[in-house]
This record gives sequence, C-alpha cells and structure tokens, in this order.
Amino acid sequence: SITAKKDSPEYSYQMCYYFLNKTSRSFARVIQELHPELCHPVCIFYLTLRGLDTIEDDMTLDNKVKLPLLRGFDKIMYKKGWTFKESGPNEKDRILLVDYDVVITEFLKLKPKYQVVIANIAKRMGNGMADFCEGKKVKTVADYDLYCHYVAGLVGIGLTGLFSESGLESASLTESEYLQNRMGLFLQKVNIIKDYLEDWKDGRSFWPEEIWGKYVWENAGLGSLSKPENINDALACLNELCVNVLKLAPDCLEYMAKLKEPSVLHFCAIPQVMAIASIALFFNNNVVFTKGGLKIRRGLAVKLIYEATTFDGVKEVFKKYALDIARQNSLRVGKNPKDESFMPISEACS
Ligand code: PS7
Ligand code: MN
Ligand code: MN
Ligand code: MN
Ligand code: MN
Ligand code: MN
Repeated sequence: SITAKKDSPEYSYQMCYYFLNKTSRSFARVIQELHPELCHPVCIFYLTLRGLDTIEDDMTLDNKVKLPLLRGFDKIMYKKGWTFKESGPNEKDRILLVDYDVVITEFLKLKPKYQVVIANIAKRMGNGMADFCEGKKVKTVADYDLYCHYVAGLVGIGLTGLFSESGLESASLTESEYLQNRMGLFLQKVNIIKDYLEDWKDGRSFWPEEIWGKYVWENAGLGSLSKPENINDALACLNELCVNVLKLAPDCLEYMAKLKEPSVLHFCAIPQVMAIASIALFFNNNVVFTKGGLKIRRGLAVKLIYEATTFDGVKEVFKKYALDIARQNSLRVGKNPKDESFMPISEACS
C-alpha cells in the first residue's frame, strides 16, 4: 500500500511498485526478486512497455491520436508530469497511463546508461507497433517474425542491454541480437497461439495467413477455424504454428546457458519454462478454438518456477516437454489426414 505523501519523493517509487503488481501477475514477483542493481531499472522498463502496449491494444483510440503517441513515446517518456486519461474504459491497464507521471519521475532518476537502453527500445517498439496499426498486416511468416520482434524480441534485446550495463552479466551477451530476439519471440508466439479466440473477438489477429491460408477454404477467413466442422483443419494449422515456435527452443537454451547471475537466470527462465509447458498443453488441443483461455495449472506453475532456479533444471524441463510433445505426436499418427506436421514436430522435438 502507498504510505508516502503525494508530494514526497517516495510517492512515485511506491506507486511504480503498486502499478507493477497491478498490471502483471507473471512478471511482478520475479522482477522484485532481481539483484537490487537491476530490480528498479527492469521495473521501470516493464512499466514503460506496459504503457506503450496499453496504447497499442486500445481499439477505441483513433489512429490520429494513437500513432503520434506510439511514434513519439521515446520523447514523451522524458516529459515531467505527462499523463494520458483518454484510454478506453475497458483497457485493463488504463490506470497506469492516468498516473503515468510517476513512471516518468522514476525513469528520470535512473542512471543515464539505463535510460538510454530503455528509450532506445521504446523508440523502436513504438514505431514498429505504429507500422502495424497503420495497416501493415501479419500475412507472411516474415511479417509474423517482424511483429513479434517489435513487441517481444526488442524486450529481450533491451533486457540484455540492462543486464550487461549493470556489470552482472558479461558485455559479450549483447553481441548477438539474434539470440536475444529469439528469447522474446518464443514467449510472444506462445501468447499469440493461446490468444487466438480472444484476439479474434477483439477484431485482431496475429496468426500469419501464409500458414492458416493452407487450412481454410478460399475467402473463408481465419475465423472459420473456430467452427466445429473445421476442427481437423484448425488442429493441423495449430500444430504447424507449434512447429514454428518449437524451432526457437534451442536458441533460448543457448542464450540462457550464457547467464551467470542467479537472479537474472531465474528471471529469464521462468517465462521460458512456462512457455514450453504451454506448448505441450496447446499442441493438438481443440480448446484453443472452442473455449480459449488455456493456462497451465497453478500447481504446475509453482513447480516450474522452482525448477527454473538452475540451468540444469531448465534443461530438464525443456527435455521433459519435448518428450511429452513427441509422445502426443506419435499417438496421433494417421488420425488427421489434414495434418502434415508429424515429421516436423518429431524433428523439432529431437
Ligand atoms: C520488461 C520484463 C529475458 C532476454 C509489457 C520478457 C505485450 C510476451 O499483452 O503480459 O497482456 O497478452 O501476457 C517485460 C527475453 C511488453 C518478452 C509483450 C515487458 C524475454 C510490451 C515478453 C513486457 C523478453 C509488449 C508480456 C514479451 O506478455 O501480454 C519486461 C529475455 C511488456 C520478454 C508485450 C509481451 C510480454 C511479452 P498481453 P503478456
Ligand atoms: Mn497478459
Ligand atoms: Mn499489444
Ligand atoms: Mn497486450
Ligand atoms: Mn496476447
Ligand atoms: Mn492479452
């Protein structure tokens, strides 16, 4: 709870952690368990990107308002006292923007080396999001990779910058943006697969047409996959997306193998083990199309968080779910003639 008076220097600090806990279930705890040198910069990085994402997600905002906000966010985030009260009433994190000035106050107190990393990512992400709001669509697999780069790969690149600026991780970790990007892509693609129904109902879709187009009748559209009579096509499409995301797993392991600081490893590894366990849950699962909202169970999540403490544990988890998916795959051989992902799944798992 907020104990500081509104005009005290503690107020904005307390408000930021209040917002962190309010806007994220998954990241709030691990961010607060990070090494003290990194905890606050990562918290402010999170809130900055949560602010951007709240603007991007808001389908009630006119592009005349939305685009300048997205494209100018790297400047806005330096404007003392800036707030935004015009978010749609259903935007779940609108309160963050209503009181965004507290994030700016704390951002301006960070060491300049951290500010530079965060502002650089906000600039690249905001402009990328704006390109897609302006009409760019996720058509090809390359578009899919580009969109995921903007909204998640860049988070991996920015976090890596913060880790290495802190001196807790080696500067050589920043050498290959390739692996940093792939860490974010792995999480975002799992999120996009999971949110098929939710995004469709919101009038958005991120599944690449280059893939789903193979499984729907001409002009039928992505929505036809949720019709019961099309379930075999839908599952075949889903499984091809699972192949696409599973191919990222070896690069994620390679990235995590380089980490030295235990709290940084734990922070990076928790979302990754949740992601691989989620793929095992979504794979060939019709609930993605019928009910949506698939989530791994609470007890399993607790176990995974514990197993993500060490890199050996992370490797065990990846191995376990690779075997699990391979087993599910072998059990369904020949059952869905629409599905041509048997071999690719089997290869990705091995
Ligand atoms: C700075 C921790 C660790 C090298 C707000 C962590 C939304 C999947 O929209 O909340 O609610 O469905 O479920 C996080 C790489 C980014 C990528 C991206 C910033 C891993 C704005 C996470 C989080 C890089 C765009 C949250 C990418 O999912 O989404 C910090 C290394 C924000 C990471 C969004 C998604 C993140 C996401 P939603 P979720
Ligand atoms: Mn979420
Ligand atoms: Mn978004
Ligand atoms: Mn979002
Ligand atoms: Mn989503
Ligand atoms: Mn969502």
